Amino acid sequence: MTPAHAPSADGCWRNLRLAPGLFEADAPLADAAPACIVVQQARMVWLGPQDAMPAAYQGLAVHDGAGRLVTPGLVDCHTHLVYGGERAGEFAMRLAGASYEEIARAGGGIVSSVRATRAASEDELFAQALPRLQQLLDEGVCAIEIKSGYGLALAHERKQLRVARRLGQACGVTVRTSFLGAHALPPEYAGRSQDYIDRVCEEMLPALAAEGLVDAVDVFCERIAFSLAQTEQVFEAAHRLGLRVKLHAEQLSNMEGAALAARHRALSCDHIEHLSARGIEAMASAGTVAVLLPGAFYTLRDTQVPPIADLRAAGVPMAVATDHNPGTSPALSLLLMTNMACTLFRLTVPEALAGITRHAARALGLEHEHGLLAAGRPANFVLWPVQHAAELAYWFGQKPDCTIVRQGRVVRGVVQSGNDPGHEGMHPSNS
Ligand code: DI6
Ligand code: FE
Repeated sequence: MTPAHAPSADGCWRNLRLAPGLFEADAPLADAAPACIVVQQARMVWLGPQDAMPAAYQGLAVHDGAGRLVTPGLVDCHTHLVYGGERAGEFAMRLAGASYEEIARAGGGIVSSVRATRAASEDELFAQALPRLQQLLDEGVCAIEIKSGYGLALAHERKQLRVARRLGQACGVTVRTSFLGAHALPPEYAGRSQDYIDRVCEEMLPALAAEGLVDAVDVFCERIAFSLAQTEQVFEAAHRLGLRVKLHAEQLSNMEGAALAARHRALSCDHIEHLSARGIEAMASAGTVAVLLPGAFYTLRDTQVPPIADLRAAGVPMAVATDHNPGTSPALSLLLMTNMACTLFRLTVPEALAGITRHAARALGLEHEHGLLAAGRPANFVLWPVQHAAELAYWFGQKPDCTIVRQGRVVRGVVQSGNDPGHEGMHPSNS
């Protein structure tokens, strides 16, 4: 867990194949030419054909990539990773015929996770979330979004967001927090939805933002959650604090939430199974990312596929994320989500891979640091033992034996290192 003890990745990483579309080289790189990435002080400083590596780097330590494929560190741009308990009972209820909305209306669903989250201490929430995060990290995730939204009261939302920050520090991974106080109506506000939203805007969000716990603001805009007008009220409160917004939009019905979010320069609109032509057009002109969440689609046995062809035609960047949460997407593999995005939504492999790197980074406002192999960026990259990039989306249910460089350290896997390629081995412990 402590990446501080993992070996430094500084040096020349040779014998690499850079994943197409996910790098910017410093010298022209022919398809089959072996590539190298130079890392100094935990940043990538040069990438390109290894024969063209500048002489200034000749004396650095060498790490042999053994011909493996390299991608940027993966980015999971939509998760609800911090919560108490689990909801396997609801899984069984759905198998017996109950719908997600019926369970929610009967006091289960999100509200049952709220009860368990409120009952847990900060340390307990941390201990429960840590192994979940570790699963995602073991597959190459180097940046992750974590939402609040299972506390629904100031002290409990604070507890969730503090745990999210602590996880980032403990694991040496970039964590972006989203305040999702407007996720569901807490039971003590039954029948007083507007009073709750006023409290979210006037008390909870300003307090948590002042504590530095909020990187962005999200809302669940849905007929079982909050209205368009309430969503806009939360967005306006976010803007007053200088925060960017995102939206759970058109998951169960078309509320025209995406068009509203785009008008508020949203970083992303997420789920969007029922997205309208108007929503697509608004997102395209605002540069808002479409975040596809096939894990929730699959779990809910949804049949309404997001309008992929229209998003593609409009040039809306598409990201893919786990939506990890205890109700609708208890998924802990971002690679499995790429498989589902291809199989269920018909994304192409390059789209799916851009969806868990470049476009996911953009959905978090991290496009200048994450999601692309390029000089000047922090050293976050993954070496995969595969022949073709398509294998990253093709296999499912396996844990690939990858080598992970995160925040400039080799946190997983074994590489041959020395002053010459193939010299003595370096055997970092798994993170
Ligand atoms: N949409 C989702 O898929 C999750 N939240 C949301 O707004 C589900 C959250 C849950 O069921 O606990
Ligand atoms: Fe979600």
